[in-house]
Amino acid sequence: MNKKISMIGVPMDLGQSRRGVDMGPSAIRYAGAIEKLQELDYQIHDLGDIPINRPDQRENLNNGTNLKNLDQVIEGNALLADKVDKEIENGAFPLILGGDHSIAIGSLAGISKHYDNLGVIWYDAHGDLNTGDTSPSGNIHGMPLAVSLGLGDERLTNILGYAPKIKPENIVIVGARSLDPGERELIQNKGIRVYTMHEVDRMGMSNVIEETISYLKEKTDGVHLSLDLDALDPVEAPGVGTPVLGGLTYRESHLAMEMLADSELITSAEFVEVNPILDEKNKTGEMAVGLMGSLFGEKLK
Ligand code: B3U
Ligand code: MN
Ligand code: MN
Repeated sequence: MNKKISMIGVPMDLGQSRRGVDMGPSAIRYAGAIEKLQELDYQIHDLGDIPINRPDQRENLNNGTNLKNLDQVIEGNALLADKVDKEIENGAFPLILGGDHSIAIGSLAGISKHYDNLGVIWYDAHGDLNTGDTSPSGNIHGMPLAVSLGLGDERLTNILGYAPKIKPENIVIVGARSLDPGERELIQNKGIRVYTMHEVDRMGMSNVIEETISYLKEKTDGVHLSLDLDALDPVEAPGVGTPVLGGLTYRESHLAMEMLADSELITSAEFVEVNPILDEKNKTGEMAVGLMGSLFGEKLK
C-alpha cells in the first residue's frame, strides 16, 4: 500500500435531508483516524476540510430539476475533485472523509482521471444508482454511482469535464438491501455485480470478497473503496442518516477490510455518512476508524 496518505474532509450534508452528517469528518478525526494510521507507519497529511457553501434555504430546488441543493453539491464536488486530482498527481493515496455520499461524485471525478479502468467497491446498504428521474427523494446522496456512470444531470456527470468516470463492469456493490425499482433495472441492464445481504448470508463474506478481488483484479488498474457506514447493521453503526436493518456485522466488515488489505488492490478510499448527531457516543466514528485500520493492514502488524 502507498505509504503516503492525503486525508481530505468533506463536511457535506446537502445531498440528503438529515442534519449533522457535515460533522462526520470531525467525528472520524476525533475517533483517532490520524493516530491509527501513524501507528501503522503511514505518512499522513491532513489537508483539512473542503469548504462547503450553505444555501440560504436548504432543499431549495433548482429550476426544472428535483435535485436538492444542486448548486452547492456541484460546487463542493468540483473543489473536491480538483483536490483529489492534485494529491494523486503528487503520489499520495487519497483518503476522503464524508459527509454524505454525494461526495463520491467529486472523489471519483478526481481519481478516475488517473486510471484507464478504475474499479469501484461500493460498500453500502443502498445502490446509490438513482437519477433525477428514478429518485424517490431528490437526494443526491442516492445518485453518485449513477452520476459516475454518466447518468443524470449533466452538471453532475461532467465534473472535471469528462464522463463517464467508471464502467458498469468495473463496479461491485456489497451489502445492498434497499434498492429502488429504477436502481434494480439499471443493475440488470448494465450488468453491475451486486452482492446483496442474501449473497453475503449464503456465501459468507470471505467468499464474497474473494470473488470481488478476482473479478476486479483482472481488469482494473486501480480500485476505489467507497464505504458508506450504513452498510453496517444499525445496531453496530447507529450514527447514519438512513439506517436499514439486517446489515453487515462488525466482524464481517473487518474481515472484508483485512482481505482487501492483503490483496493490495485498493488505491483510494472514502468513509461516508457518519452522522455524530444520530450516533451513540461516536460509536460509528470509531467504527470507521477501526475499519480504516484493517484496510490499511493492522492485522499484518
Ligand atoms: N434510495 C433512496 C434512499 C437512500 C439512498 N442512499 C441513502 N438513502 N443513504 C434514495 O433516496 O435515493
Ligand atoms: Mn451510499
Ligand atoms: Mn447507504
